[in-house]
Amino acid sequence: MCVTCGCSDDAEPKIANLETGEVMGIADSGDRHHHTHTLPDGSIINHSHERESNHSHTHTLPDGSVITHSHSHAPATEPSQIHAKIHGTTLSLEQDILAKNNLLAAQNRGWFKGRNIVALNLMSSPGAGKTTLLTRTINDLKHQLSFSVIEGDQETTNDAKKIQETGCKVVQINTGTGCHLDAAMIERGLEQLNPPLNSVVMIENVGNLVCPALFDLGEHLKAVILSVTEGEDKPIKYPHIFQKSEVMILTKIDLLPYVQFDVQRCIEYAQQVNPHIRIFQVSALTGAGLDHWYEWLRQYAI
Ligand SMILES: Nc1nc2c(ncn2[C@@H]2O[C@H](COP(=O)(O)OP(=O)(O)OP(=O)(O)O)[C@@H](O)[C@H]2O)c(=O)[nH]1
Ligand SMILES: [Mg+2]
Repeated sequence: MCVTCGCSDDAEPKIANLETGEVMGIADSGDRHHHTHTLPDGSIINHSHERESNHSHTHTLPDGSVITHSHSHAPATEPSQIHAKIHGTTLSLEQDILAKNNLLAAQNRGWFKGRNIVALNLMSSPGAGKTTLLTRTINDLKHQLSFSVIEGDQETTNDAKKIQETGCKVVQINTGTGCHLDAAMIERGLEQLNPPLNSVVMIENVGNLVCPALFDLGEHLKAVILSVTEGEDKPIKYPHIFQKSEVMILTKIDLLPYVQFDVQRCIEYAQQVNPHIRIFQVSALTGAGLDHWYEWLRQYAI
């Protein structure tokens, strides 16, 4: 059980590489441990090994030179368990999980920076319209920006297949019973995705208005997508995700004539919890409002 948000981590998350057809487990949650090392010259090496307390590694670099180093791992859960017993609380364990995530997120951020890649984390409740907006955005802007996508869902590769139809690179992460993506999943997803230099990586998070906001992925920006069928009070009912997001995209506005949704009030609520949030009103179906979103995205990404 993930004590941070309460989701279960019983099922091992998987990555499907749509290009190669390969499906693999994200082994960090098991007995193997994955590392990325950034060398002084900026080159990056990845390797994995069985969990153990102390061990040394030898890496052969592309230029033929060999480096050896050693490091240690405490057993995966021991410090946290000790804390939990002493304090009779899960607080320390939660801090450990988020601290580990933050460390990997910082590593991902450096990875993006070294490649001049801009990464956006798209979050919303299930079915708000993330994939529809993403496929339309990629189709409309693919001659101006180079996109690749990490898709996150509990199960299926449905969304990755839709993205693949646009012609851009995509990997699908299936979180099993997990309700959010985390930085370790993104690290593994990026290894498979191998996005080009000077490009844009779009990350579609698992549909959920709560837990994705807790986990830094190393992205540059979080965008929350809210559809007009969900009710205008969502920003004050789920304030954290709106506070953490630089952008809110209010979508499905083509449905406004058919639903009770007060756009002005929704905007006021969003600004109440986050005065700096930038708001776009769009329909991914009719294309209404997309120009403003595209103009902003182009300026942000270039
Ligand atoms: N009318 C209308 N329907 C939309 C719009 N955007 C998406 N939809 C529909 O909303 C439904 C869900 O869209 P998706 O793009 O799959 O939503 P999602 O957020 O990616 O869903 P999950 O990945 O399952 O969380 C689909 O039936 C879409 O056709 C829109 O702008 N207007
Ligand atoms: Mg989707």
